[in-house]
Amino acid sequence: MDRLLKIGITCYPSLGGSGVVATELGKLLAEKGHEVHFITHSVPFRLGTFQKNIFYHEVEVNDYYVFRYPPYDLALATKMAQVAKMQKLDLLHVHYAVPHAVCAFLAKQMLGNDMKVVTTLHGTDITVLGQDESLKDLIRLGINESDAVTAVSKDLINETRKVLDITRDIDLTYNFVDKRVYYPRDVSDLRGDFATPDEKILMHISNFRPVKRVSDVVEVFARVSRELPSRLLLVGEGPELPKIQAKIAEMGLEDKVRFLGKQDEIAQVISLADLLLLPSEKESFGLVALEAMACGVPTIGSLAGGIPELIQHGKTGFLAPIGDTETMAKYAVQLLSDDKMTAEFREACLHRSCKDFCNDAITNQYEDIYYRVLGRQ
Ligand code: GMT
Repeated sequence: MDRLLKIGITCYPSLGGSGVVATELGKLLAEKGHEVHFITHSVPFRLGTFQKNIFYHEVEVNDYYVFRYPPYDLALATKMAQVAKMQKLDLLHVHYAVPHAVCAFLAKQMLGNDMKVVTTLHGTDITVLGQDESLKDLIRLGINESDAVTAVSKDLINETRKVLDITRDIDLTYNFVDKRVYYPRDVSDLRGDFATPDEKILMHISNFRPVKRVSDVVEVFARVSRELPSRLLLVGEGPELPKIQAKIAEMGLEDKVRFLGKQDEIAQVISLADLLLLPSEKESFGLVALEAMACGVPTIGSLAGGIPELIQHGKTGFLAPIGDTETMAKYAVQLLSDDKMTAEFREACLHRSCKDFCNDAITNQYEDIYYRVLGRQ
């Protein structure tokens, strides 16, 4: 039986957890000897330098003059079919139901052969787009026509069933971190640029969309900074950034908060922190909390979506109701002012990230799903 596969991967290649997971998975599969073909509109941002077994196929959209809106989805479906035919792909693994699962379905129709489609759901495709009546039927089609569907948390599986009335099997495949990249980095020479030795560093990393509730981050920090010498580092950019900057100025916190913008070396950046804040309204998984966990940094998160599947309350972080900044701040002060508790949480974070969310185990899980749909178990 041929264990080495030819796999096409489509994801949103720009910043975002789903793009990170798809790209890292592709790299790990390539390391195991599989041939991986990324089919995306631009090079996935974490792809890095040339690597054996990895290929990139750019989706180019035809701007023909009768098109009022250039049809990206059709260009993607066509490219998927072309690459699948030319490279003799065994399967397409698409991340996000819309449009990717639907494009893969179209590609399969074009090919008229037995190529398989595996779809991974990441969250927003269900929790936001799935609520849109004009898209529901399309998302359901993409999911039901896939040969296997995976989701990144139990909560997302339940949401998919509830929101879209889906009854088919959905595999649970938690997100993962590459332990060779995500480990506590020695940043002692950098730390002094951001805080004095007696100050604690709180951090938030996101795309600054309303769903992340970054203003709660500021409120938690304001409370913490009244109790403990501390600094807040905000990493990332997005639509809420101007509002957040204004709020920080209004609250007189400008001297204690630094904006680091978009950063690539996340393991290095997170290692600067004593605590990560993730007070999201909705989060199917919360990859950044796992990245922090693997670097030994606990998270205070909201009781939203899949966050409680990731953060163990009182062990690797704390959980509080969405919007309850008072409780979040109380936990932050409790943890940051207790060196023994901080050391225990750090150990628990390192242990759990290795044990439950390590790259090897989750890559094997995806491989098993591929072999299953191909009938090669
Ligand atoms: O909302 C984001 O932060 C971006 C989005 C994405 O496309 O990456 O994140 C979703 O997928 C991530 C990877 O599986 C999850 O870690 C995030 O929790 C999920 N975001 C939401 O559910 C809001």
